[in-house]
Amino acid sequence: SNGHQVRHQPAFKVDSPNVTYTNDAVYADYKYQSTLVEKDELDGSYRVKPAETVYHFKTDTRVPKVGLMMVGWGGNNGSTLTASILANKHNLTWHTKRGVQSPNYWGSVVQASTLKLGVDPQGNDIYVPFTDILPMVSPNDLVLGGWDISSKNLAEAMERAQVLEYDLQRQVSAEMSKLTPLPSIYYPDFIASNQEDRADNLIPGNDKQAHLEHIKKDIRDFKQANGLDKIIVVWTANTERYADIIPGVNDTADNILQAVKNSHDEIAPSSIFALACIQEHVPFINGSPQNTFVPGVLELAERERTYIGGDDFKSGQTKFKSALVDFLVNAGIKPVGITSYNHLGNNDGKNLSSYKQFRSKEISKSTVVDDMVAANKILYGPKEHPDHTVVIKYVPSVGDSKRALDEYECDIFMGGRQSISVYNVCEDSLLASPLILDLCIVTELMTRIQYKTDDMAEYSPFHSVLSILSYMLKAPLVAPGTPVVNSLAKQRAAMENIFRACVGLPPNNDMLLEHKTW
Ligand code: NAI
Ligand code: DG6
Repeated sequence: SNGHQVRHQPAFKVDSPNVTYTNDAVYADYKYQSTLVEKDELDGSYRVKPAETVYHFKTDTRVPKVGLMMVGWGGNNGSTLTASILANKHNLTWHTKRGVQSPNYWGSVVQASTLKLGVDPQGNDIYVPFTDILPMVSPNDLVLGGWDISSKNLAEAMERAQVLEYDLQRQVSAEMSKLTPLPSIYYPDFIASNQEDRADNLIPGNDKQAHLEHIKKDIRDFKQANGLDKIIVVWTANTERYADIIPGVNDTADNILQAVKNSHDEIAPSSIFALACIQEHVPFINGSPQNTFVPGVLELAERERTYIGGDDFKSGQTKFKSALVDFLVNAGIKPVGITSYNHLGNNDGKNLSSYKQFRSKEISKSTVVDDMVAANKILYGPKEHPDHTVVIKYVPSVGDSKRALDEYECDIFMGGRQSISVYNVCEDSLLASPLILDLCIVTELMTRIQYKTDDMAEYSPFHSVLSILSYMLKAPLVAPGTPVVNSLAKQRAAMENIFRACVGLPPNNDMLLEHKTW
């Protein structure tokens, strides 16, 4: 540590024999209740047993000085987030045709949503800011940095993005112009050829091992230059094509490390960044859809016990879908066809106009209803799945303002049909940027939480794959062999209830028994 950690006065204190506060940590003994189900092979009936496991949680409550390094810092998301943090930090206001606007963090679940702490003696619900559940780093305190293959400074990048109002751009421009992305790795085959004209800020050479070492040094240098305790790296660079999984190349940790030494063609820039972070024990989150976490990268993260998370920010259309389909299926209504059109005119849309990069996005956008469909065998047969079509078109004139049109075709009661049509218009980067914050802040918090069960001698960090980040991600990466949860409500409840458990509180449920009994 660089000794920057700040001791936070907790926003509330839990009064329980199972919870202990020290100067630096909160300890909670927590009974995790679950339900074990076994199928009787003879008659097919279920035998169900309530189960209980005791977890001991230890959360370091000192908030460190954190650096957020973005890969693709000069893109629409990176420049929008940077300008927005400056606006919040300096409490700037700016004029729009609708009046004077002040800064906020709306769209960040951590910064702008609340959670129910409990009920007061009169039976009223008491809500607190999500960020009060445990001490978390404030976005305004993040030190920002990163890489881009484009050399434009952040003021130029913000102007190129055409996302924020001019009167705001004007006020942050001088400070932004002092921020310049570090040169990055460019293997042209992985992103669309139409990106070539912005690739003027490159780490020279074709030696992938040298590139890996270069990125590792960038991380160490940034940490030292800014006196940071911790760094989180988020990939918000272009969507890459999928890498082929080749036995002997990227299928195991040792093979991929060797393949990097051999500068093998199939190692993507994003995988080099992931490997660099893993070796530096810096959490790495992938905000794009490609398979950065090939099996070899995943195995190395587990072996090094360092955190990874992904894939692909879940911002608009997919977030809506993962709420709507969950609602429909749980209402006993059967979606039989989901047709999703998108058109957008930013650089992301330009890159996705190339087939291989579109294909990565098509995959991440298409998997989001699988678990909900599989959960309802009344509506769906064993191999049945709704038709699910994803179209993305590049229409430069709409800029960052993405149009998403969805049709949900459903079978309802007695052979009837329900067609639901959704039309979503929104600046893409204003939805995605707050997710980068949530991913960074929740990941940082997870680096301070440890657990122990009664059969463990020592506290341990959580599993390397941070599936707790699923709410912010379209195709959540999970630990091998564990289920993927796409339902937005379940994803949020998981975050909320795990953090409640860390302060010894039971999961929130909506039984409201106190209001339903005499
Ligand atoms: P963008 O195209 O404006 O920004 C990407 C930046 O990455 C560009 O400045 C580009 O020069 C840079 N870049 C490309 N390859 C690089 C490399 N190897 N190293 C460093 N920099 C590199 O795109 P935008 O809108 O900021 O989105 C970023 C990513 O996030 C895209 O992959 C997009 O698909 C994904 N995403 C965006 C969402 C949104 O709503 N904006 C939602 C979900 C995912
Ligand atoms: C058009 O689909 C381009 C994409 O990059 C999306 O804008 C982005 O992935 C957001 O997708 P969604 O489905 O979360 O709104």
